[in-house]
Amino acid sequence: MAAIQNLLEASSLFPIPSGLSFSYGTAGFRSDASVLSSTVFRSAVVAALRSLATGATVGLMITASHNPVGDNGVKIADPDGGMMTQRWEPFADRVANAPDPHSLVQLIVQFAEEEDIPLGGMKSSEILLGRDTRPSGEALLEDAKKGISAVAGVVAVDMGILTTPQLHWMVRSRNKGMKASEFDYFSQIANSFRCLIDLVPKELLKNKVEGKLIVDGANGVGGGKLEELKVMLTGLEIEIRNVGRDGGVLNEGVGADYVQKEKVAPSGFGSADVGTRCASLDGDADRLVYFRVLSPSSNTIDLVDGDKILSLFAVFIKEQLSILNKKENKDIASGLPARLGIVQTAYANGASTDYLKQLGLEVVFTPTGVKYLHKKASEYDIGIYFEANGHGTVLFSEDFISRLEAKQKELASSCAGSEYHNAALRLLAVTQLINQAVGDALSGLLLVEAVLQYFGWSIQRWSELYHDLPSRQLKVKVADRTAVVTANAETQVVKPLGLQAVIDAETVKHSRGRCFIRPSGTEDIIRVYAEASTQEAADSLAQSVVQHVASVLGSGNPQK
Ligand code: G16
Repeated sequence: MAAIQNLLEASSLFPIPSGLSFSYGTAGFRSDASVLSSTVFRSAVVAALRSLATGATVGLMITASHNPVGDNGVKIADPDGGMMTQRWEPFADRVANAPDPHSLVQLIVQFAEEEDIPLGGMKSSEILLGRDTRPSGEALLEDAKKGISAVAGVVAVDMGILTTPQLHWMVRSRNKGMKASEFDYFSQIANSFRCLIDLVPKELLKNKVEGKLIVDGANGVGGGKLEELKVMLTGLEIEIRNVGRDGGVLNEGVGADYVQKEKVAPSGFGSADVGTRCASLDGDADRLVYFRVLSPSSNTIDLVDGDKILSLFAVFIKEQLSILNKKENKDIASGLPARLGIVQTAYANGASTDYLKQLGLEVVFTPTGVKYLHKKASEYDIGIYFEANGHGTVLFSEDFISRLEAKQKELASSCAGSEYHNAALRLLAVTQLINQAVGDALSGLLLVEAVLQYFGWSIQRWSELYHDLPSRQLKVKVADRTAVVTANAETQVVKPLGLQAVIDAETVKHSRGRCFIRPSGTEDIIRVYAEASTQEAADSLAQSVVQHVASVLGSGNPQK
């Protein structure tokens, strides 16, 4: 059959590198860019099959996000804009590692039969392609196009250089029959931001948050995109640094991952910035953290991480819901009941979880990786999820959005301009502003800014919502990271046997001690997280566990 022959011929041009094995990991395939050609080609074939299987638009993004500039990667966005269904990950792994074109094609034909995918049929579907600013991205994107054209009935639409969340947003919008260009993305988030600012209660305008926001673009795609968005914004002064045009290297001494893990200011920030509200994006702008420079000489910052962004959003949304559900609200026949859920990972600072629970919120945990958090958050009417590293968003169920829209209409006719009506309008604006497909630094940043203006809070006031327990993150290079297997949302080591008992024995030595290890899903390392009542104790706990991991798994030096 011509379709099979076509696939066979195209894949013979992409031999897999010898001695390497690829795994879909936390966020797609990632590796040194020089070995990724066949993986990207084959991932594009998987994306094309996914599109044929669902009859919908699918996305493919070339990025290695927070990883070094020499790395690259590829991930697939499902028709709803979220990560590719986990059910297909084992297939993607087998495709990436099939030793030769014949076994690859055999695998695909068999899978297509099992999943009832019309190989070579008349069905037509499309894949939206995007890439970040990595120099290797251009060639890899061409490899992806070849993978897509090797599958009959599927066309590639090159959306150009994008942030990862922009591509996910476009896929979701396209499949909902909505406008899905980059301009539409910018317009939607700029308009809903404006709407939230216009809804700041008049009496609070006197508390207007003063001063500009300075944003570190990680020398990646986000800085340039924020420059484009900035011209569409009113009511917010932004200065953008590290946009990647002045010789700075992507993610090197800059970016959200660096700032959050090292707890220092990124390069390009100094004494003139002390006290100013600053934010940092990561390499593909799907993560966001805030910070305030405390002392440039000791390079100390007050880090306002994903946990605090989550807490800010939770306080805001909870307040809008309680306005709508006020007992004395005679203007509405019934309130707007909503099940609000918070999703965190083991990396969440213990103080943040305590704070959220004290607010009376339901808090649940999943393993690391937005694909897990997103799925859990979608079980609620409103699910707020964030990883401490700044990756997260707020999800609203379709059912809640339609109830909210109906309530807004009802209030518009009975009490337009009342606090109830404004609360409904604010929540509706949030559903438009915050990316419903995936964590998004740009839309997250605008929601943070709108909420700070609503409360009239400085970054310092925000940061004082609760005080983080001191923590330390280290990593250990090991021969085989898959030797570590964890359970209970990564809080317990199941393999190697006995290692958890050693971690427990170290942990109990410290007041408020908490420690866990997990294999990274994006790098060849084991990560170690420790928390305790003092910084010295957190450091010492992390160091001792690093030593144990190194001796059990036969490794090199602990690294920061
Ligand atoms: C990716 C995922 C994140 C996750 C991170 C963990 O981040 O998208 O949800 O927190 O990996 O990385 P690791 O497994 O190495 O600890 P990103 O920003 O690189 O896409």
